[in-house]
Amino acid sequence: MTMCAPFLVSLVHRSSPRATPALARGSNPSSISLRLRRCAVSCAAAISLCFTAQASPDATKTTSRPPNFVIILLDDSGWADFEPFAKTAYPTPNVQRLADEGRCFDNFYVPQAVCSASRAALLTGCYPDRTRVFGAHAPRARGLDPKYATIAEVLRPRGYATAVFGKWHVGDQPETRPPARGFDESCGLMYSNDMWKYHPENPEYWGQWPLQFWDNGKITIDQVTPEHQTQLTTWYTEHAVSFIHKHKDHPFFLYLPHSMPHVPLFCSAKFRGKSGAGLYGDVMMELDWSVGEVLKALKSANIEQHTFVLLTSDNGPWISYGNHAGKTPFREAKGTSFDGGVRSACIIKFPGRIAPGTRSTNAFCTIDFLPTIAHLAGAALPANPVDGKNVWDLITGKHGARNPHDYYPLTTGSEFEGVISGDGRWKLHLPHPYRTLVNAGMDGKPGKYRQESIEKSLFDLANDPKETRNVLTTESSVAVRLTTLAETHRQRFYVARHTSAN
Ligand SMILES: [Ca+2]
Repeated sequence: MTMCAPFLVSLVHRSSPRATPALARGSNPSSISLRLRRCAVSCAAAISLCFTAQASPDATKTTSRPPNFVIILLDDSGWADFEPFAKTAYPTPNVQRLADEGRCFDNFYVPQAVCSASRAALLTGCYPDRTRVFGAHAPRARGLDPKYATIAEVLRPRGYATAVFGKWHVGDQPETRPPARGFDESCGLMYSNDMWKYHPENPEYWGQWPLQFWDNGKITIDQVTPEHQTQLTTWYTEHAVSFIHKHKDHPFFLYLPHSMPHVPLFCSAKFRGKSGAGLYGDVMMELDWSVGEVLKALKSANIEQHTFVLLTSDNGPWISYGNHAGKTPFREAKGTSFDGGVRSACIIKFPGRIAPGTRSTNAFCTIDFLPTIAHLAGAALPANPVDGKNVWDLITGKHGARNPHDYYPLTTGSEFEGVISGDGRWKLHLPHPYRTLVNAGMDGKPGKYRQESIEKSLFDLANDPKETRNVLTTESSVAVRLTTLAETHRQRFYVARHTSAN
């Protein structure tokens, strides 16, 4: 046993992304580096019994190779936009099928209800408070500091092929684009699809920068047009399906962050007018089709049993867009730390590992995916601090499993606004302003918000999920506990960082 692990570690180190400039430039997966990494994973499978330093029991329980991971991330889709979570005005049979074959999570959270912050947290397992990726980054933003490893960078040393097809939005500079952040293959937009010259409110500002389509580190469309936007969901899906078939014999990580249903809404002719529920319904039907194509590809490649599939949204609906926004049953929406913003629908399918057709009220957060995925893959955690924790037992519903977090912090922009208890039962809002809808817009034009403020408040999410009754005084022991956790968090991530080199 003592001889095997150093051999593998040696291979892994030689093939790490930071040691392979060719991959950092976005070379194709037939590169020497990928072959080396596949050699590493083959060796890992062959000597899995002696690979105890990093591999977990789950990584080798049912298969000799690490599992594949597919993360499908929707943009601004509401908690109630899918049939398994709510009755919708349009059909989502493929998402329903994913739920029938997997497990729905009713209390799943993102740490901030805005694009860049939410995505950086998913990819790194770190609080936005740590990475300082807050809000939605504009074009030419450096984005996520490369010192925080992504899931792709965690998995590559285990021999994974990696790809992202869709909206990146955690940096569009050379050192922060997908090819530099652990992805062998990539295509899509570097930021939101409304950051262009047709922006409904600030076309001159957003028109300063072209909305470009990138393919493996190169710009292939310099000015994305409305016609191009109608093809985004199709293009991302086609790339995803092709990637699955190309890598069916080796472990892979496929990250599919759709641009839709973020405004401006577009869908292809295949679905335009087909839902009978307006353009938003058409777009959701096309996204549902995309989910179906991914599931179909996994099945036809005969790798369903080896694949973990996750579907969720980066934040709640952008309700000022009215009939072009999704729906949430919870208070407020995108851009707030109320549950309408930070609670996302979540479905995970992993045949043989997660009971099909089940629901869970166990709470967890996007930051937990990196350590959970690393656990399942038998991959080492990154050298940088990671805030998320392995919640695999919580996901599978293992008897007696408890959320390992005391709390999850919530932010809007760079403002620390409160905490949710790790078990998801309680939310403490610190005093903060927030936006609330005055009137909804229509057909692509936004309505208006006004600013409100909330006093320090405690909500019992289990009995009051719409955050209507402040129980700060009646549940004083909970309030004291969460206040102490929140104050410690503030000192650590906001006060200390301004008073020390750390
Ligand atoms: Ca978003």
